Amino acid sequence: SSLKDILSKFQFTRVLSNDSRTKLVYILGQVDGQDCVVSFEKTQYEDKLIPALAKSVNKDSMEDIVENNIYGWCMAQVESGEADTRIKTIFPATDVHIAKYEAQSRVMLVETPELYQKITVPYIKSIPEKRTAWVHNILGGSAEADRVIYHDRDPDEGFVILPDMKWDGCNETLYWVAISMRSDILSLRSLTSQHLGFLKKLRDTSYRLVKEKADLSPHQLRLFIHYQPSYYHFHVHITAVAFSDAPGVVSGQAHLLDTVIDNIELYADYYQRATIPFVIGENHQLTSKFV
Ligand code: M7G
Repeated sequence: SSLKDILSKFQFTRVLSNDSRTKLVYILGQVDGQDCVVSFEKTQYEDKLIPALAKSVNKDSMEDIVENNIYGWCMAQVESGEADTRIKTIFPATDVHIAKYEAQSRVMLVETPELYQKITVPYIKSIPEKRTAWVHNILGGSAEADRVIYHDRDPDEGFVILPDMKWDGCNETLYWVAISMRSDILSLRSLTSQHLGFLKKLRDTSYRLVKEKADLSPHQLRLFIHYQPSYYHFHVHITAVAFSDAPGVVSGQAHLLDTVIDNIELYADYYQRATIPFVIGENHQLTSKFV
């Protein structure tokens, strides 16, 4: 279904999470009898609108006006004529999506190589293949093709670089993603010295493209890999250092690409032997299996 159809048919069920700081709300509802997750995010004011903000206030909409000496404040509607809300839909949404976006506490789990084999590998194998359909659509050119920044089709060491779903388009909050052509690198755990050439090529290409397209130098970038990822098809997050409160940059989740490369250079099988702590939602399927 198209985005327009989904939004007009959406029947509200409940709020999954509502973050007052990021002005981001996730809601669950139904569309044609199936679950649908929609997020609404109030966007930042665009630079070009700022000079005219005071003039753009609809004076009739002003309410809760308080005036005290030199201070004044109110609530009002700003009529900039520009889109001011970013909307994302997941339809049909699975229970995994609902659990992911539901407000929840996070827990720290510790994965030894044995627990990886015993718990995580069976969990990864149980994930239906269609969960990464979006990745294969990008790699095959059937989705987001007009947004792809770079595509090296080499079946072994190739990758695609494109804007991440989390990117709002500003350089200060740059968020791109590089996705491997190979499907057999599941995560950090699969990386060995055999992948060093690939990882270095991916890093250098990312540096070059971000410089070209967004004028950010390598010193302004944070390249990292999530463990655990949501999608077990290898990819690297390319973000601006300035985006310090980007979702998922926390310790217990983000592993810096430079450190990963260094670890593998020192010990070829580092990620097969390492014990890796990770932070994950308490509702996540893995949590009940680990604790
Ligand atoms: P992850 O570390 O597996 O999971 O990263 P996370 O979502 O918990 O961070 C997957 C990355 O791919 C995230 O940064 C997502 O925002 C991004 N992503 C997910 N989907 C479904 C899409 C998509 O359809 N298109 C694009 N461009 N990015 C996506």
